[in-house]
Amino acid sequence: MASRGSTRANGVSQTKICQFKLVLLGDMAVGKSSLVLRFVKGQFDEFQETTIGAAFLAQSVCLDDTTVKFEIWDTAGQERYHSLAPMYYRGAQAAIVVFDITKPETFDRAKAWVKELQRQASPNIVIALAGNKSDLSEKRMVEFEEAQAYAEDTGLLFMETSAKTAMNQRKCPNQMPKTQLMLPATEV
Ligand SMILES: Nc1nc2c(ncn2[C@@H]2O[C@H](COP(=O)(O)OP(=O)(O)OP(=O)(O)O)[C@@H](O)[C@H]2O)c(=O)[nH]1
Ligand SMILES: [Mg+2]
Repeated sequence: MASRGSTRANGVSQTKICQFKLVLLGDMAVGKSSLVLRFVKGQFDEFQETTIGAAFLAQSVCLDDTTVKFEIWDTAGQERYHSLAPMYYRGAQAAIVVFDITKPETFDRAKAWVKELQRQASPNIVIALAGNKSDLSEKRMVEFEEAQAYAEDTGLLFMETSAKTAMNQRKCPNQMPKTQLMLPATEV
């Protein structure tokens, strides 16, 4: 992670600034763009349009004494854009692989993304798995415990999220630089 900070003559350290490249991957319509929109603008759109190619958004967040400048690549889930994905995950410090808890096939697709990242992305990449649309629990088809067990076996961070209700939408991106920067893993 690119970082800079300084210490004044009196020994008091100033805020460090880190750039943090984050990529979102996952099947179409699982809610990648909605999670990013919630994280960056605090909004949710029931009629969020499908992403073409990829979208870039930036967001700065203060975590302890560090300002983290997130550079977020929101990729398109449609299969025809799959071959573009390496352009976005190459050099990324972190990836959030998203699935929809009401669609088991999107969990299978998420596992395939994790395999691809573990084979081809930077060996230090931090990967999180997000089971999105947790507000639709009555339509749930992927059990929390199943996804959690897979994440534990595979060495991923895991959480369920809802871009609609904003549940855990900050926790996931904010936890990732903490993991890389070895900052204390406090509630975010
Ligand atoms: N109920 C509910 N709906 C959601 C949630 N997140 C996204 N949606 C809806 O799911 C649909 C797809 O969301 P997008 O954010 O466009 O999904 P995406 O993964 O970016 O899709 P692609 O760009 O096609 O890959 C939209 O109608 C959203 O409003 C959520 O947490 N809960
Ligand atoms: Mg999208």
